Parts: sequence; structure tokens; C-alpha cells
Amino acid sequence: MGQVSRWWAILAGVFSIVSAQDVANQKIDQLNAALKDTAGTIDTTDNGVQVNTSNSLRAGPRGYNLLEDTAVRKKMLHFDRERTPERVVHALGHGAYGTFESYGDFSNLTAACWLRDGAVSEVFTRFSVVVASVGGSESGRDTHGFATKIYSECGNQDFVGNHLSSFFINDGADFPDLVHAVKYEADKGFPTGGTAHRTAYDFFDHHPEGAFQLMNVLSDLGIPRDVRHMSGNGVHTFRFINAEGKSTLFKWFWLPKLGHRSLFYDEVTKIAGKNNNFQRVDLYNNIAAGIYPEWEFAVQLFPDDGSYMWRGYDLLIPTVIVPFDENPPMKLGRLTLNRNPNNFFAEPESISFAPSNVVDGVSFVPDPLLQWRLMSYDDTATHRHGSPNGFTLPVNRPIAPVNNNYRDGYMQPYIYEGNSTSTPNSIGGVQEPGADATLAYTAAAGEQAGSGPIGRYVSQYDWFGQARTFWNTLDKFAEQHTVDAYRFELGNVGDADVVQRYINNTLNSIDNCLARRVAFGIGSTMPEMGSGPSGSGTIQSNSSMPKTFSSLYPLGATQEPHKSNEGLQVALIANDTLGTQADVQAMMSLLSAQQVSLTVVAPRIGMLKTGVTANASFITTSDVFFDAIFIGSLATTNGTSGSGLDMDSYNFVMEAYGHGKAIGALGSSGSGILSGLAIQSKPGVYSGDAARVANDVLDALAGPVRFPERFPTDDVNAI
Ligand code: HDD
Repeated sequence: MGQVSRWWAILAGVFSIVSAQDVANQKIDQLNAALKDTAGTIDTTDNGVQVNTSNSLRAGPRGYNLLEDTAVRKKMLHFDRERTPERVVHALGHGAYGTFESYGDFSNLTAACWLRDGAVSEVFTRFSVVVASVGGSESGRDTHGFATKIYSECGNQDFVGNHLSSFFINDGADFPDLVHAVKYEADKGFPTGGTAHRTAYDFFDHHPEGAFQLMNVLSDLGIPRDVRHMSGNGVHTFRFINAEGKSTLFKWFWLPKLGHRSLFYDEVTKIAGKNNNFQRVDLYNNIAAGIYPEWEFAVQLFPDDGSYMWRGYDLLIPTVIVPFDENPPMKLGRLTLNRNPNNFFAEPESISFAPSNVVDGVSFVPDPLLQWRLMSYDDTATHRHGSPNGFTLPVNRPIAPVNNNYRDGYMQPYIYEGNSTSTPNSIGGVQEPGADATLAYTAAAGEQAGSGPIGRYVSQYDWFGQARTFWNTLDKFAEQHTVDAYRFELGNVGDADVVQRYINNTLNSIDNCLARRVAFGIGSTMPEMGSGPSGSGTIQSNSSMPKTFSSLYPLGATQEPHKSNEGLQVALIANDTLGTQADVQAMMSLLSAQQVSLTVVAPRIGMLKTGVTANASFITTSDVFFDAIFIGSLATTNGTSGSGLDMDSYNFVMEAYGHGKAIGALGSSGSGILSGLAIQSKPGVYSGDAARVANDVLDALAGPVRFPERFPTDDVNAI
């Protein structure tokens, strides 16, 4: 390339980046125009008159309130109506703004403008949990929602996915039943914090297609540490269409740059009691600190030959996944969340997503779960906002022009001009688009709407095979956690028949050893090998079976090595004799280089006798919020001789140890303290020079999940 043309290429590149950035900024400008700053203003009524509404109007200092106090009446009336109904599912959620950048030009695949070369679009992502209501715990065991709205130049593109790759059912007609069964039991009103037991397991027994999804939820994957370490999965197959009308099928994923991290169930229950907003606090604080989480947008591609099958995988059945090692996903772009919302109600609460929001170049397939989703989301949003005009709210409004004749209704904010209200028209109103206007909502060339006689069909597949393969990827400890989760859930069902049916019909069809282990722990009858409905399909796993860690599942095994420690939190235990400024200094530069935050935890907040400042106390925080624990070295400067750990510190360290976390005891006193705790020389426990211990702990944090040798596991041969 000549010098001049190289300069042109560089300039063209610079200008295309600037204009792509301008597109993303359009949404920010649109949102900024809706911001209202009331700081320092004087309180007025809604009709703009200054009134003191802090003290109501009364007939004398000991007299009745006056009906004439319309100002306070209006204040109360507004308050009485300030909640919109919570979402029927995924009620508990939060989110943030960010950007989506295309990695290149994918016009060979799709006409979608957000996948053009250099395209940058503003986005909003809302994370949620399915079952818990507003006010529940975000860390609960559940399927977590991962919904993203890309405000692209050519319209809003919504990706409404979950953190797991499969689902519980295959037909939207079953969705109301599923949700009724997993939400609180209708007659009792509990449990409100998580999935119900008797009704849910009765439902699951009738829906073997959900066996794989349920096992995912009951493994450690069902309790992600936070949203930064969680994927998004579209579950269904979708359709890309390029400008020539060529259709390619795809399944989509958001793959977290940081890899995946899970909690353990004991931590989940404690976090729920101590900070039910652990996940949103983690996201909010990291974004506020400039530590922006990223995900890559990846797709598995399948040729569209009209069969919706790929190497034996049925692409119309959403509970069937296609293994990553058979069809490695192609990375098309990057999502970065970098801006916290200004107002929780106006943004994460008021946003509404719909899988039907697609742009030119993206379309659907005849998957009966997806097809019902295409109507249900707009319907529920209309109910929630009280009007179909919810799309005009700042967080929902596209940057692409919106012009139509869907008129009036509650809270119509626009004053439409002109006489025409119909399309087509010849009197100056909204005109019809040309025939080639959009490739959204179109099927494959030549596709028929129907593929057989009209009927109510049930999908057929080997539902237990996927669950069995997943079970076989779990290592001994992940396997034990999953068995314990089945025991917890089934052990709370309170109906021996429902429990036994689930064990016999589902678990024994997946794996006899799994079924027997679960049954053994909850006093149910242990089924015989091969007695499940899938007959001889059952196999007997045992701990000597090779663990493949296959990429069957996009998340891989729960033992995935981590890619980064960004945004993790560690605690240093200190008191008036433990923990020195030298400890803090030695660790700080190492921790901050990896963007790991340090909290000094002591019996009281403030300056300790050692000169170290404690930012948290054993009352204000808990070991379950930290990824690793350091014990400060014994201070020698204040002349006090150190003893062992006090009860609070002891509990803090030993609970974290029990949860498999790395423990580092600093300085020459470290090994003595650890031997007092009887955990010295155990894997994941370090002592000695502060900088070296900090390095060891950081390495451990970036390694495979925790230290599983500390967990008890079943003696399989005794079951
Ligand atoms: Fe759904 C919300 C994801 C099946 C009907 N769903 C909702 C949200 C997510 C998902 C992430 C929260 C959106 C937000 O943050 O506001 N849903 C899924 C996935 C499914 C799925 C990945 C299966 C693969 N959903 C599904 C079916 C139906 C619905 C089959 C109905 C036929 N979902 C809804 C809903 C919700 C919803 C009732 C409640 C709030 C909302 O839509 O806006 O319409």
C-alpha cells in the first residue's frame, strides 16, 4: 500500500470510529435530555406552586387535618401509586449501561447494523433471578436472567437470555404451569425466597425434558458468585439473514472475560441473610471503581437447510444444547458495562425487554417456546406500564426514528400533528416501507408455515442423556454439591410419593448411583439399576469414572481456571495486636495491581493500637463476602504480646477455610497461628513474608475453584 493510500486508510478508520461512537452517544444524549436535577430547588405542587408539604394543614395545633390540604393529598396520592406491578417472573433485578462493539464486518451473515465493521452501540443489561420477588436474595439458587438491549442505529435489538444454556420446558404453553409450580405454593404463600418444593418437584416429574436444566441449577453453576462471572445464553436457535436474503441459524452466548465463579450453598444462605443485594453491590461498586466487566458475544452457526437439525441435534428443541467442542462458537463482538444508572425506578425497573425486538437481519425459527415468548413479553410490559406507551420511556426508546399510527392510550407523551392517522394514505401521513425494507421477522426462503397436520405435539428426545453427560463432567466435589442440592430440595418436599417418583423416574433414568445417593441422604427407597423408565439406559457411575470436563456445556466444568482476579475482595484480620502497617503496605501494591480490594476487619472500626485503620468490624461484615482471608502478623511495636485469635476472628477464618478459600497468615507469627488452628500445611493455606503470602493467595485465587480437599464427600461404596 502506498504512503498516501495508507494515510487515507488510517483517516477513514478514525472517522468511522468517531461516527460509530456518535451512534452510541445518541442514546446517551437522549437519556441526558430526560435527566432532571432537583438539587437545591424549592418544593412545589405538580402545578408549579411553591408549597411546604412537610407539615400538613390542620385546624389548630391539636386540631383535625383539613380536606383543603390538596398539596399533601396529591403528595400522598402519588406515593400510593409509586410502584408498578413487579414482573411476574425475574422480578428481582438490577443492571447497568455500556457499549457493544462489533469485532468486524459480519454482513456475510446478517444485515444487522450493530454487526457492521466498527459499529459501537449503547446498551443496557438487566440481570435478574427468576423466582424470588423484589426484596429476595439475588444470590439464591436459581436460573439468573441476562437481558441486553442494544440501542442500535437500526432499532433496538434485545437479547433476552438466561445464565444457563438450556431450559425446563419446550413449549410456551407450559410456562404458566412452570411458573406457578416454582413460585410460592398457592395455598401456603411460601417459600417466597426461592423455588417451591412439593409443587415444583411434582411439575419436574411430569417434565423430564427439564432434567438437564434442573441439574445445572442444582450444581454450583446455579449459584454464581456475581454477574461479572456469569454467562448469558439465548437458549433458542435464532436466524441471521444477510442482505441477499440468505439465512444462517445461530445460538448466542455472552462469555464473561473473567471466566465463571460460583458460591457454595452454605455461603448463599448466609449471604442472603447478611446482604441480599450482594450481586448488585458487586456490579455497582466495580463499575463505580472503573473495573468494567466484559463479555464476548459468541454464536454457534448452523446452515439453514430447512430441516432445523444439525448432526442429530434438534435445533427447534430449546432444552437440547449443542456441545461447544462439536460446534465451537465464533466471537462477533464485545459487551462492556461501564455506567451505573441514575435512577433505579426509571432505568432497571422500567426497562422492558422482548425477544421480539430484533432488527433487520435477525429473525426466528418455529420453536414453540420461542414463538410464545414473542407475544408474552410485550403483553406483560403493557400490563406493567399500564399502557402500550411504555416504549416511549427514556430507557426503552430506540435511537432509530419511531413513526407509526399506534395512537393514544394512557400517558401518550407525544402531540401528533396532522390529519392522517392511517397507512397507506395520500394526505401526508406515515407511509408504508418498500418491499425490501426489512429482513426481520422473515423465514427461510421457500419455508412453509406448516410442516404437517394440525395437532398438539410433544417433542421427543433422550432427555436424560444430556443430564447424564453433565453429571459425568462434574468432579467429585462438584458432584457432591449437586447430590446435596437434590437432597436439600427433595428433602423439603414433604410428600414421600412426589420424592420417590422424582428419584425413580428422573434421577434413576439419569444415573443409578446419583439416584441412590440422593435417596440414601433423605431416607427414600434406593432404586435398582435399570428400573427407571429409560430402562437399561441407566448407568452406574462411581468415583473412578474418568471425568472428562468436556465442553458439552458452554460453562465447562465448575473447575474452570479463572482468567483474572479483577474486582475480587480479600479481608485482613487485625486487632490491637495483630496486623501492622507493614503488612498492609506489603500487600497493597500487589493487590491493587490485580484490582483486588482489601478490607481490614477488626473487632471495631477505626484506628487500632497498631496504627492500622480497620474499615469494617466483625459486626458490619462477614467472611462470606470475601474471596480470601489474610491474618495480620503479630505487632511487636506496641509491647503487647499476642495470643491466639479471639472467637470472632477464629470463626471468620475457620468458616472461610470450610468454604475452601485461600488463607494467608502474615509474618513470622503466621505459622504459629495456623498451627493453633490446626490448618497449617494444608493446601491453600500459606504463611510467612507478607508479600510472598499475598502472591500465593493471588495465584490461588486465579487457579481452579478453591480447595475442594476440605469438603467431605459420600462414601459411594457404602451406598
Ligand atoms: Fe422469560 C422475563 C428469559 C422463557 C415470559 N424472561 C424474562 C427475563 C429474562 C427471561 C432474562 C427478564 C427480563 C428483564 O430483565 O426484564 N424467559 C427467558 C428465557 C426463556 C424464557 C431465556 C427460555 C428460554 N419467558 C419464557 C417463556 C415465557 C416467558 C416461555 C412465556 C411464554 N419472561 C416472560 C415474561 C417476562 C419474562 C412473563 C416477565 C417480565 C418480562 O417478561 O418483562 O413475559
